[in-house]
Amino acid sequence: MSNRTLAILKPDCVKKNLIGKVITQIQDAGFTVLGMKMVKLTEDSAKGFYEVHEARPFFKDLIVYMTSGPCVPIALEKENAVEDFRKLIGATDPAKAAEGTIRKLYAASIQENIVHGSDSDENASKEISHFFSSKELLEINGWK
Ligand code: IDP
Ligand code: MG
Repeated sequence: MSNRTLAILKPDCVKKNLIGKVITQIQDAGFTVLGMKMVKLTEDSAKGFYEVHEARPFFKDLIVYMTSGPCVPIALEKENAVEDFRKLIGATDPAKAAEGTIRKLYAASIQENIVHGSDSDENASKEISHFFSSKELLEINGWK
């Protein structure tokens, strides 16, 4: 799975009508879309996805935000996907994100920061499985 990562276009991205612009930037950076869907996370699904942050003070607000409207999980492929995607989106806090990054361009705050990106190959694999079964990805891409 080392060439894959999971992006989520978060509810603020969808609400601001930025789906197209953000996907264009992702594709222009050399990422291939392996799977994509629009979903509204349930509270349980959001809590499961962000389990590692359960003890953090921002956890409750994060779940409210992530369940506030539809979002778009995208399974992506590229050499060095995890690291390159984190570079493309920029720091968690848009005020600290590098010029030209997706969060610097579009994010309103450290919470409403437009896009998720996996932080390791292990988590990329887990997070892709949160939204896409391996059978589904094989079928979509005609690999089976
Ligand atoms: P990341 O998305 O850059 O990997 P994480 O530390 O994994 O950042 O945090 C997950 C998400 O939780 C962030 O993308 C953001 O939406 C939210 N978040 C992180 N830190 C804060 C904070 O200090 N206040 C409010 N929300 C936060
Ligand atoms: Mg993270």
